[in-house]
Amino acid sequence: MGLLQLNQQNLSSIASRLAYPKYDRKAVKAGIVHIGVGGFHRSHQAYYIHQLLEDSQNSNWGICGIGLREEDRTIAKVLKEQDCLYTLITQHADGKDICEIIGSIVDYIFAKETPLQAIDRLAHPDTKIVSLTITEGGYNFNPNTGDFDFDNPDIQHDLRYPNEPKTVFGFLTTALKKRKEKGIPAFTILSCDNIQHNGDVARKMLLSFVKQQDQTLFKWIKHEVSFPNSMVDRITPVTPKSSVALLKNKHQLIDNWPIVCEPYIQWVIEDNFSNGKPPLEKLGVQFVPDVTPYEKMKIRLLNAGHSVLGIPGAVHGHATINACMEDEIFASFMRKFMDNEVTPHLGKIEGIDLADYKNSLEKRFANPNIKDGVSRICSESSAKLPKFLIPTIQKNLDTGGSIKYGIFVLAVWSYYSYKRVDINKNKIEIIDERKEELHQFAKQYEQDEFSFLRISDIFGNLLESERFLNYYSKMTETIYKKPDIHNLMTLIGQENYFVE
Ligand code: CS2
Repeated sequence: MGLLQLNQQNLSSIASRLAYPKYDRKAVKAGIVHIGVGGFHRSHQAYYIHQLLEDSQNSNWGICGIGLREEDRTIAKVLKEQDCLYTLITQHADGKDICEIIGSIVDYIFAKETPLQAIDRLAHPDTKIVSLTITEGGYNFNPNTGDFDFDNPDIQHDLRYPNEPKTVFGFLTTALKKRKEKGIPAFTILSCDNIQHNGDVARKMLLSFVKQQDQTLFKWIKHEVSFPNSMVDRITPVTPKSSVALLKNKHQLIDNWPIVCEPYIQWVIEDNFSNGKPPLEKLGVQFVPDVTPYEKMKIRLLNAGHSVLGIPGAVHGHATINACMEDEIFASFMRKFMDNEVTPHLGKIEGIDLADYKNSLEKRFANPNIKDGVSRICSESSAKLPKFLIPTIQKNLDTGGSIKYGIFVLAVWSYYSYKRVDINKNKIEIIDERKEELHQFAKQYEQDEFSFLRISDIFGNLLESERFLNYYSKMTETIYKKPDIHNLMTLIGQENYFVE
């Protein structure tokens, strides 16, 4: 058995080695165009669709991927070489790895190089849904005011040159305009990013952009395009090099970008589609009238829980989330954050037992076979924390609830942004579009202990709360003296830490 490159032609030979798509991929039409084909899309939505395509009745629901950014060049190249096939490796806690070849992405357009091809595909009558994973930062809004950021030079460019767009807003607008002109029904825009009310946000941002460009189109989009909110979930670490090696050594397969993920998968979608939807309910996807409670629960417990472990974990010197969970002090701190600061504001959620949900999160985070790097979790914290964590702190300030666990994360984040080293003086590689700005503000600490909090679009009005500042001041004072994360976590966990 020789080494085989993963591609369509080799699929039948690979079939004896691994699970593979049994459907006729050539007969699959791309009813979904997905913008932002990253690891998460490939472990989650593309996996659901892959299962759906096993039934030939669903062959109108394949996926065409689109990459808008320079960073998408590599995935464009890999997918082209592999006829858009890739291996999904599901990593179980007991060490078992399940490998399957996924075939639901049937085409990929690198729009950076061929924008017109991408526009035509978006405008094609076969395209019924345009789904997005463009990250929390991709929606181009000011996190504090929630308003669309017209100062972004790429947005200015797109307003001026609608036929050579660079941003998602430019592409969607031009494609929708074509559809309107040709009498083709509008597509649904389905956001799959970790933002509460992601569909409403996508709608607000797109409409703000279109309004500047074309009033008639604005009205048409407002009435014709639906933007369902959705809650998506599957932990998908950055693919380690060892996965490429595993496929090569164990299965004699060359796949230059496989995806690894946990076994857990969930998708809850608001049932609001303007141009039809795939029968995903057959695979356990929940179509519900209101996603709000589910998305709030997931973002404030799972995503915030990740940051509560990840940022202090980076400073303490833990490399992965499972290493944080093996550390009793971290695990108990995170649970107290979830129980004392988040849970009181979640209310009752239909069909969910919150204690079970939190227990399952602990198990998922602790999966030793996943090795989700804290660097991934800490990446783009400037876009994540205003969505994941700060709303919880704000709510507790309003209600007089506990705030100390959440504030600790912000205090450590200031130290992390300023010093950029862990407690052993090892350099921390920060991945954040705003890392220089974060550093500039944080490093004023000696002159102004609240300097970091003055990035107003991130921290909002936290500076106005004396109660908040008292905690923050006490915590940063301790950390900057000696960043002993364990000690401070233990102190904060005690009932009598800082009597107000
Ligand atoms: C993570 C998410 O990026 C993060 O900080 O919390 O990517 C998380 O793993 C996914 O949302 C899980 O569904």
